[in-house]
Amino acid sequence: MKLLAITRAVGPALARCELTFLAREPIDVDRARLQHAAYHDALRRAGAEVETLPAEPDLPDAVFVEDTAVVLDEVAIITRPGAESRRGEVASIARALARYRTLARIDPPATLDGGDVLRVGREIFVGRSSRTNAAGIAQLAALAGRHGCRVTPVDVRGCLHLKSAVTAIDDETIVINRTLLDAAPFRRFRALDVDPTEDAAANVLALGGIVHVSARFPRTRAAIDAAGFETLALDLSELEKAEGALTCGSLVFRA
Ligand code: CIR
Repeated sequence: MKLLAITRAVGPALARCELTFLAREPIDVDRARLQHAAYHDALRRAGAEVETLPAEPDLPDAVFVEDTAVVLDEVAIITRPGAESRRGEVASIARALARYRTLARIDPPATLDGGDVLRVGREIFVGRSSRTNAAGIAQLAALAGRHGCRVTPVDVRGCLHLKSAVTAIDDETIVINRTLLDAAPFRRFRALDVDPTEDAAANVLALGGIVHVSARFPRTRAAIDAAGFETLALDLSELEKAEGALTCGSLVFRA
């Protein structure tokens, strides 16, 4: 079985992305494409095969494929993104994932963004956010429950998704910003706290023994290094202006 990363090419409309917390800034789409290519290189170096879908010229946020699906070992759950402008992204993702998994779907009125879903083994944490509603959490719990996964809702505040506030490095270790969520459900983990000056640093992508960190967050990177992990910094400045981060650019699973 190979490790597969599904991504999507950066589209020309990126600058018209959804923004919730950041002010709109000019985005250099050519530079975003170069940074995205470096992201692909990092995924490959970490051992993944990268399958890149064509850009969606009319869907500004389509590069952030993580939000469109939750891939479990047995099933791919196609989400219903919380932002209406993003709902058109799921059709092509569903087609791509159908080659590797049986599909299930989140149905209206439920909404769920993959960025709110953190899976650690058979445990799934799901953010109650502006993008993911109670019905979305309930449908995810029912679907994932059939495959032996336990779903725990987590309140998040002041950030877009649960994974803006916490991600996992391995089954025991998380990177967390406690100011953005209710940390109680994560009690059992060894927690590496983000540096207080690096608000958005909790979103790291651990793959193939390497923890990928945004180049904007050197202090949090140093803390992860000091905890004994190998890290790699990636410059994602243009995607970050669109409120994107490390995990949101790919759907990674065994296929
Ligand atoms: C949005 O607001 O939906 C996009 N501009 C950013 C999505 C980032 N997704 C993620 O971190 N999972």
